[in-house]
Amino acid sequence: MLSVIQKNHPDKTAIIADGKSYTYATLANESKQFASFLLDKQSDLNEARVAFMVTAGFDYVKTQWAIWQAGGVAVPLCTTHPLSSLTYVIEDTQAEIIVVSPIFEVILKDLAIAKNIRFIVLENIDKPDIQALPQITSGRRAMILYTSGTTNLPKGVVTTHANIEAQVSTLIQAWEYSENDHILCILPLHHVHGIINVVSCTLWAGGTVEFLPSFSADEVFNWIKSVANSERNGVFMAVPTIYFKLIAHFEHLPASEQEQLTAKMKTFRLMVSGSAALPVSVMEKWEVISGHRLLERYGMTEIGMAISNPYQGERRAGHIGQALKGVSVRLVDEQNKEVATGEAGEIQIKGANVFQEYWQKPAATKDTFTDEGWFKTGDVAVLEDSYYRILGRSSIDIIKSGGYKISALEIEEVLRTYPNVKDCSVVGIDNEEWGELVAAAIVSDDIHLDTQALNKWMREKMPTYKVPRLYKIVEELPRNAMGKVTKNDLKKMF
Ligand code: MLC
Ligand code: AMP
Repeated sequence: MLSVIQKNHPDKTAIIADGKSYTYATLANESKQFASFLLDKQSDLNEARVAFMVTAGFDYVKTQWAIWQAGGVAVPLCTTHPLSSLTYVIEDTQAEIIVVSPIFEVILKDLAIAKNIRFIVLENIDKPDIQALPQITSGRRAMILYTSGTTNLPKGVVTTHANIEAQVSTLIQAWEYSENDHILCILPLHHVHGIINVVSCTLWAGGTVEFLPSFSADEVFNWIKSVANSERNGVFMAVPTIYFKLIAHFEHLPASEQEQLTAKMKTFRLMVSGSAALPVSVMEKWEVISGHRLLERYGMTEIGMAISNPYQGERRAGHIGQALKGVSVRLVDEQNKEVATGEAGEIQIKGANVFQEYWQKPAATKDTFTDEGWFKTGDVAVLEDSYYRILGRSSIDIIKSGGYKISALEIEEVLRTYPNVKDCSVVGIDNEEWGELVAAAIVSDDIHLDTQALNKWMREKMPTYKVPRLYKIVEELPRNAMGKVTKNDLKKMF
């Protein structure tokens, strides 16, 4: 990503947020200035982790680019996570600097003081002269994003500058991003969908990224109307849940408003769906509403995007498409042997896009690669007439809800610490809107256990999207002869 900062398009609008526009020149200049502030006369941050809790918009991108230019590793923090989740990331990365927007100062200040971490509030900070910035080689670590997995605690996924450049340049070529693009960012920026596909790719191509603080169907449609009136190419990317919500909102609009919106959406260059399976029903309804056949693609925090339906050519419903250029894809059986065409197998990936390591977890890193260096995704697919189709995941403990990846084990671990919970098991229940809903079966002697109080307590412990939506108090959990909970049986109980 560093080269884009150098080859800026000075007078063009890079970012629109809070009703203000910022040019590439402003972004380049202010990020260099902030990099100098971060360096504070040192020559290089030497991969110090810089955690930042910054609202989506100009300050967010400025901070991220500054960290990179100063030689630090960017650790974006989710702006809606509870303190316990933020503390975990700050401790796990051993962050040396924390940067916050003024509104988040109160959340992290005490932690920073207690841990003696340099704490920077993005308000009234000195604007030092721009000092000589370090030369950053592309193999250096650039970013750590946290992902839930088959272990109970989230893991930090480390990508290098070279990984990010590969992820970005591959997509730009495949989906033909251009400097005329005008894209909306409503996705969280601590995940690849928002930070790579929406923000980084568009800025690399010289386009404009417009930020909304959070998702609202009404505001998305208002934005669509505003872009369709301009000379720019409208581009929209979201998770299936968002398309579901947009459709529901659209269906309640008066016919005249619907017609107007449909006409506006037809002027768009591209609309993409990903991060979870796009139900065919959603794809079909959206096509009627917008005139766009959604481009569905497949990716993961560890690899960026790997498989995509074509920009030009058939976008096949229920399928994720073909390997992107520069990404090698294979399907294998449990012995890591390639399966015959038409047979189901685990998706494995190789390429410059693939992450470097799980932060300070060498055993987990080793486990996730085969001896020949293929990354094991844990997703199972089949190749049908040159298009991959996802069949499911090899682990029932991974849940996808609203496009977020959630570990059932992580939720179980927290639930077990609640009074009167003797045991529990968490599963994902299919749901058209959310993909899956998190459901928890709880073994307790208290058959009247107040699940509302439990739910409230859970919301203080973990991000809301991880909190179970369905609870069932049971006498015992279904188990097999080995004593292992049979989660497929449990799913049927909900
Ligand atoms: C929120 N709610 C849920 C929920 N999340 N209910 C069920 N299941 C969930 N998962 C409830 C809240 O509790 C609340 O209800 C109500 O919905 C509104 O909450 P919210 O937080 O305001 O939700 P909303 O803003 O509408 O969020 C929906 C969303 C969000 C779809 C916009 O989930 C989102 O931004 N998802 C994107 C995640 C993402 O970017 N994933 C990419 C990962 S990268 P109540 O009753 O409490 O008021 C990746 C790789 C790749 O996957 O391939 O891209
Ligand atoms: P994350 O770890 O949050 O990056 O989520 C990555 C996971 O999202 C993948 O391993 C898949 O399980 C899922 N995923 C991403 N895109 C798709 C898609 N188009 N269809 C089905 N699942 C997807």
